[in-house]
Amino acid sequence: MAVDVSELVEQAREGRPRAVARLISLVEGASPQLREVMAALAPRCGNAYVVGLTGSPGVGKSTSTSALVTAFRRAGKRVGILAVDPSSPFSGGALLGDRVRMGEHASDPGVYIRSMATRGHLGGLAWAAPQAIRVLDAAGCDVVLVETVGVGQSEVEIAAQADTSVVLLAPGMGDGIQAAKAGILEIGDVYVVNKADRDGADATVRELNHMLGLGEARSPGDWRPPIVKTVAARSEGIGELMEALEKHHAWMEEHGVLTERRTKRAAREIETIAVTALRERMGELRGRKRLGSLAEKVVGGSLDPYAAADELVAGVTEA
Ligand SMILES: Nc1nc2c(ncn2[C@@H]2O[C@H](COP(=O)(O)OP(=O)(O)OP(=O)(O)O)[C@@H](O)[C@H]2O)c(=O)[nH]1
Ligand SMILES: [Mg+2]
Repeated sequence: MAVDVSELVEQAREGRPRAVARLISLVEGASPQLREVMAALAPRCGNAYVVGLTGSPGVGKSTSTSALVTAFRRAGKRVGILAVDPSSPFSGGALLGDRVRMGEHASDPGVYIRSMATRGHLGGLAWAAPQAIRVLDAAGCDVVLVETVGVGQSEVEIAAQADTSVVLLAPGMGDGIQAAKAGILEIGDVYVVNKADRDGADATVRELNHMLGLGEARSPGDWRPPIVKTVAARSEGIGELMEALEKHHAWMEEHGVLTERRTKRAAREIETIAVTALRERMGELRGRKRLGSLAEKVVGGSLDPYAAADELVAGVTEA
């Protein structure tokens, strides 16, 4: 069913949660009206500060997110929360627990909570998440917190969407070694050792400090990722985490990094949309047996695979 996009965008702008939810559904469902939605949102985007939270399952991402929301709300900011589940094709299911943890914010009109499943989606997470972020941005969120749910290799992908990446660890989870393997030591702008009420928090901080210092040739003025200890469940250390975020934001602005990151992100976004469109088109050609008939020619020896690929590419790009 066709929707009046400009009216929806206007309503979202006024802060109507249902309009925001509706717009994100249009994104998630890859609605044919997506182009119209994005065109209407474009002039209103670019205001939100996007913070990504990643870390192993159960490390305390949702609890920390909720505590951060409280802090940002106290500072008078409007906040969007995007919980992305790259491992599930179903929206909502895996996020029931989060709903409970975010419950205290559910009735706050200055907070939008939205979950999004991206598995099985053409273009996947890299395609869907930035567009959902745009919706929240255009809806007037000053801050968008993006939490990844579940396991996967999407941490790096999520970090690529954020202005600031927060990587969470907890003592006794063997996280240090895992972290090195997963490459998250390269993506963190701020590190959090959560569950500092448990034994081994200081050891985890030391280990992390050591690993972050390895193989490092920083020049003066470079950002050195701070490590913040928190007990998110009791909102302890959240003030320090807020400070670290503010500092990183200020540093990025001062050094032109914010614009640089956003430009890189936009480039990646454009590329993803283009590649997704090409792949879709390629699928159509396959469906119309074009690929099949080319393959037959290659088998028969009348065409080499390179020439066949050229023909296929020509078919993809022709109008
Ligand atoms: N002891 C202790 N427990 C905590 C702390 N922070 C969170 N927890 C608990 O750890 C469990 C997992 O917390 P979540 O916030 O759901 O963790 P998550 O990283 O969002 O988990 P997933 O979304 O499933 O990956 C919950 O039972 C929290 O209450 C903390 O600082 N100390
Ligand atoms: Mg969670």
